[in-house]
Amino acid sequence: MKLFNLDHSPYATRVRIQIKHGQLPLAVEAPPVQLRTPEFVAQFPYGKIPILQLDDGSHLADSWVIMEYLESCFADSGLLPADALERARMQTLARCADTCLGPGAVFPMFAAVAKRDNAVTLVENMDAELQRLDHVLAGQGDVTARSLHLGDVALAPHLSYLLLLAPLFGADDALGGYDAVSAWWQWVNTDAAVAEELGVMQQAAAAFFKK
Ligand SMILES: N[C@@H](CCC(=O)N[C@@H](CS)C(=O)NCC(=O)O)C(=O)O
Repeated sequence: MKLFNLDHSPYATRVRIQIKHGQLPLAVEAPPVQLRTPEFVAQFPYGKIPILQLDDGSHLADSWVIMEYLESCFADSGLLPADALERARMQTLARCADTCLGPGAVFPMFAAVAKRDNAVTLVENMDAELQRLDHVLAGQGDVTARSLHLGDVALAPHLSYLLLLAPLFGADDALGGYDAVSAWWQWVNTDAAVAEELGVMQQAAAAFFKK
């Protein structure tokens, strides 16, 4: 199996964290054709990175689908809790990333990097999403008492992107006052695979912004 990856992609970064965390035997490569070209869509109809190429040459798209599949293939990688409630909490963090923090805060800022306009609204929206996430995490109890799961792995790259972007819009201390998010963020970064792959993503993203 092979992962088609771009280092600056928060979605691909999730899967790279999973691969590193579980030491999964997968090649990680740049896509063979350029993203956002007709050639890419012809080969990969979902049109997005990451893509998992299976040994029979077929492909799976979407980071969450890929991560669940990899967890099924390599059951010992340990990122899926056995307990039903813990799984629901894991899903909640992944949903927070994909349906709230991403579309509500990260991607609007990403889209505005070149112009740097609309900062007040962007920061207000960011605060609304961070407040939501803070309540969610506070309701899940002491994170340090549990193991890392796929929900953490899905959320960490989105929050990392937000912390890279927020200062560009005047929010230097984006997590100030969000105690549960701050505690979770500190804790998730103690995982070596998380810290290492977020570093790779941040470096690639910084270079990407300078383009
Ligand atoms: N839901 C998808 C989103 C993937 C995604 O949006 N990837 C971006 C790179 S960060 C992409 O390929 N964008 C190309 C495009 O939208 O044209 C997932 O979880 O994998």
